[in-house]
Amino acid sequence: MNLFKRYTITSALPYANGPVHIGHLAGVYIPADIYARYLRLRKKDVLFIGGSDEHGVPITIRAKQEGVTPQDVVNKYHQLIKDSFQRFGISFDIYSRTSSETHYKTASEFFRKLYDEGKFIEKTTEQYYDELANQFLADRYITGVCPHCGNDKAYGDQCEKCGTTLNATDLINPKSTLSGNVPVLKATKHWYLPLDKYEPFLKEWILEQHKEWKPNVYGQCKSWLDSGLHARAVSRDLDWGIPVPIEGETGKVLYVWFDAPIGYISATRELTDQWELYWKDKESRLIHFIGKDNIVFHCIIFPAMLKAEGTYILPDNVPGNEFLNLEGDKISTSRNWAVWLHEYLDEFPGMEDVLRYVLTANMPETKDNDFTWKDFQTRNNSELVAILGNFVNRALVLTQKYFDSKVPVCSELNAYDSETINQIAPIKKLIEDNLEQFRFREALKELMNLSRLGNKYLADTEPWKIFKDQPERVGTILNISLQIAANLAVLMEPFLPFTSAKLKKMLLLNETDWDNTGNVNLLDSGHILGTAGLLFSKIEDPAVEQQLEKLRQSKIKNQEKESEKSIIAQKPNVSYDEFSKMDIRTGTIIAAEKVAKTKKLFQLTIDTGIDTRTVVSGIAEYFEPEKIIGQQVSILINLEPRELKGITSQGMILMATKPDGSLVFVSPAQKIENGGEIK
Ligand code: B3M
Ligand code: ZN
Repeated sequence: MNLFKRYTITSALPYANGPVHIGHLAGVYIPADIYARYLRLRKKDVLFIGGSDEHGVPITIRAKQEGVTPQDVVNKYHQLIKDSFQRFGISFDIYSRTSSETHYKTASEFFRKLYDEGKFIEKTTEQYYDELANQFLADRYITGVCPHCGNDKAYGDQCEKCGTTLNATDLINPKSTLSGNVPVLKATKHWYLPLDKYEPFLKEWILEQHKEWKPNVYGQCKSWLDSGLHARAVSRDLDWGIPVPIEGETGKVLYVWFDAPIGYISATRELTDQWELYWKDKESRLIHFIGKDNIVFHCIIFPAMLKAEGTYILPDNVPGNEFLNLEGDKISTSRNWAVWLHEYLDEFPGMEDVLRYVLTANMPETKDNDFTWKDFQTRNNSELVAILGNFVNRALVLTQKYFDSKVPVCSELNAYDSETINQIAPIKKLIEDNLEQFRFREALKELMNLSRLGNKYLADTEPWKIFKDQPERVGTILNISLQIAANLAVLMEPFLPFTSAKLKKMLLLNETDWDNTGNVNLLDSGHILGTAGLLFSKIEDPAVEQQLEKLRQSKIKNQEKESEKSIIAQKPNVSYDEFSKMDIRTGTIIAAEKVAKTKKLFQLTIDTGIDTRTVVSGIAEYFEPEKIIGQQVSILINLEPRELKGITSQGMILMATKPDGSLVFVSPAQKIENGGEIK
């Protein structure tokens, strides 16, 4: 790690179209923050860059949903996101936004340079245009029937039902979501970055020179490169974004994925006059922390842009994470299936580190992972409280009790003492090695192993039992324990910064660098400690239950929303002839009983006016048999008889479906004779 003079660490710029949730944190911001804090502790020159992504369709869609302007949306969420990151201890050197003046300037200059140097291709293509709304339609503004699965709510870029990537022109019966109108194809000019030209360079740079990238990242890059790159538009017809900096070109803006990564550069530029050192000097190490959905943009498109521009360094690593799920389900903003950071901070005050800990322990580094509230509780109670907190508290309280809060002298060491002490440096080394390789879960495990070491040492040596007879021995034990606690105080800082600060205060530990740890010389004997207190407290069941209840409420609301939407599309036409073949009559239920060993079936006896017959009907979930006797119904009497559970069913009762799937009888508005024809 000493090859580099300085570090430029970026974390994906969240869209300012909603608050930040645990998926964002576990995927991007916590790992980036741990890494940045670690490097700072090692006295490296680090800039940790963040900011809000305020352009693109996600913003304009949200504005429409909330009935406000895009500017209102970004103002609101930028502030909310920025504040919650700060409260959560994400230690950005700057948290900027892509609406900043510096960013407009930087992104426009970048585009203009490539344009002037002929690095773009200019192409005119046909794209969907909404003549009522008077605008070209971004992919997300077009819905239609998916040609693969028939889903009638597929978007112009993707069918969310079957997962297929689509072009807007693939959709059957396309509709503009702006006006509901059928869009027309209209010619429009755009600028394209010819990615195919950069393919040989990208192949060499990633596939040959960066074999050390995480397998999930490397693998995705490889499959993109193997399937061949194509020119990609870097402009859009939209009225929200940075105007394309070409005279006379109105109504066109930079594609959000063109301007957003330049946002990292703009933010650095806002922060320091020295920004070019962090972006252009070969001895600077650029690292992008991102989630897996951003891999292609950071590993292929942005590097191609940087290469085309020519004066910038390229990322040395792109530690992309997989996704975090919540209670077994995909996190979703629209379904409100998430744990929102700002809500967590309000509901669990002073417990920032617990969430940091649990999200690091479950970080989706190599595969998708799950967050559950039960696990949150268990990890707090049986790891943070029972191991780390318990150990530190015992060491401090015993010292307070026996030695008046003065660090006792360490006298003669026995074999067990030495064995314990000798494990400190190797554990620290493992924490380092794992951090250097972006293995945050493993690094955290090692940190906990250091707590376990201390906890076990105290449990095994039982100083509280021997103080009377061997006060000097107890002094040694507590000295060693306090040294371990002091090591923990420093080494935990990247992971648990709030707890680290608390513990340093309890120990009254002087400024100690990372490089000075790994030994038992952090506290001099005679050093006076501060007041002992609890680092963590137990989380009881009701707190967890309350969170689960919140999620249950989201589920219920979603189901309601879903069922409101569940009007089924019209089926293909039938001829009058086909219809007139059906003989539907009025009838009355005269007996009803549940069919044994089934959940849904009733055996009904129906007076059809013509005869009395048996019908097996799947309505048992919605009615009690005795309550439907005498109910007038509509019955299809010439349906082929069928055997169901050994009973011959002669006909079918017509039922109407409610949005929630439950059923009601279809019967004449007035009671009439049985056998009346329905036509
Ligand atoms: N805003 C996408 C996202 O939030 C995008 C990242 C930009 S990073 C330059 O997933
Ligand atoms: Zn589909």
